[in-house]
Amino acid sequence: MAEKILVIGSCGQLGTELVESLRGIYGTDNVVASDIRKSDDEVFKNGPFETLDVLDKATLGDILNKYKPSQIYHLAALLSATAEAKPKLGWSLNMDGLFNVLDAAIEHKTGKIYWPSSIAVFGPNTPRVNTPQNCVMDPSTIYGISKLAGERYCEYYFKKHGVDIRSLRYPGLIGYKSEPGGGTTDYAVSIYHDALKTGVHNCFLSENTVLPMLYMPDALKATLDIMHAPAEKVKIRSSYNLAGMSFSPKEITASIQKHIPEFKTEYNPDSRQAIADSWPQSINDAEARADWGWKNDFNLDAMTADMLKNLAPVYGKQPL
Ligand code: AKB
Repeated sequence: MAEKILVIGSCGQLGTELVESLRGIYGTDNVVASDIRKSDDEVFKNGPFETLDVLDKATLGDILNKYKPSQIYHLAALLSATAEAKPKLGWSLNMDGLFNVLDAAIEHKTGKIYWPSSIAVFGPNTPRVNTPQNCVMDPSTIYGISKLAGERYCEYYFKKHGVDIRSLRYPGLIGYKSEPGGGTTDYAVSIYHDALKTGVHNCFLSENTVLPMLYMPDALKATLDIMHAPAEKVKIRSSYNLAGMSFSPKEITASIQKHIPEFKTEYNPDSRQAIADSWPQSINDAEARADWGWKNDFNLDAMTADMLKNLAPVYGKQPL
């Protein structure tokens, strides 16, 4: 039987690109995009779209009855900075949304579920460098607490109910096709836009704040690879550590300056600095590499070259 896929929270930074990739693999009509609001992005102009608030169980049930998806990608969540500003909504969307999807997966016998976790599951007492899969996890944000609790629920539903759930702890994701919203790592996307638009970036983190990051093509590859891996290779059913690169605002600035020498970053740290300071600087993803063959392709300079090449025309510039 052909695969039918439902993407919940499809209009965010990852969903927008994931829907495009999934439609390339499975065919436009077999990938149903859904979100609380439809975005204007080209990718949503063709193919099925359903308006869905994942907290609305009845509508979720109707959509599952209508399409009978064999896979669900459940991406709807409030990210770190937004969840700090709206903690009650952050908790309820991130937790109740996951429960609704997991319970619906049991009821509707959905084959596979994808749910993203984050480096936000780690906290101030976690080893900050080369953070291992298993270590102290004491998240200090609502987002991180919800992701850690979600990971425990995912493993519980796998063990107790046999739900085939797969998950990755994403670092900051950087891409040129869609914009992030409400995260602490978002500066690493807007810095490229500012480099081309105004030549100056006002950074909300301090210059030496190192965080783990991943370029979107690598994030898409990891997501599809773990979903396509044979079930017995997916040995961790909470969530896998995943690494690409680590850098500070100063280092990404220097990488951009190799193409745009006059580019400048100014530093005005805000409340997101405390969030960043509680997260790891680099991640050890040995388990993902060993279990299902994960390997990243992009480092900082390769990503910078690709970001600037693709964004330059958007700002009326010759490809750099
Ligand atoms: C955020 O900054 O909140 C996210 C994340 C690291 O999960 N990008």
